[in-house]
Amino acid sequence: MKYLFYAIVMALVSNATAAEVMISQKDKKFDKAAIKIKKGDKIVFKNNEKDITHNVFSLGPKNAFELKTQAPGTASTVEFKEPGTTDVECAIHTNMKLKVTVE
Ligand SMILES: [Cu+2]
Repeated sequence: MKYLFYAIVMALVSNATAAEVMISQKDKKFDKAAIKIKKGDKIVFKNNEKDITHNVFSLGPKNAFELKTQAPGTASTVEFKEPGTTDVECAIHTNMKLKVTVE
């Protein structure tokens, strides 16, 4: 019982240290060109367009992901588990670029 309590406390503590950062997509741009986060942090990719769909993905090989078609007003959360740098782009709008560095 004592150990269960300890495990719960540790889970809460480790959860509290992981941050969640919002990256907005507006006017076919990310609101930042680069972002530095810590291992285990999450980025919430929010499509803040009125009527433009995005398809955000990372070039990897670290932290590879693809959000698939993202409708206006929707958001998707990605956890970054591997230290290193990855470029994030939009498959539809090739000028959209974001560099994510995970420490
Ligand atoms: Cu796009």
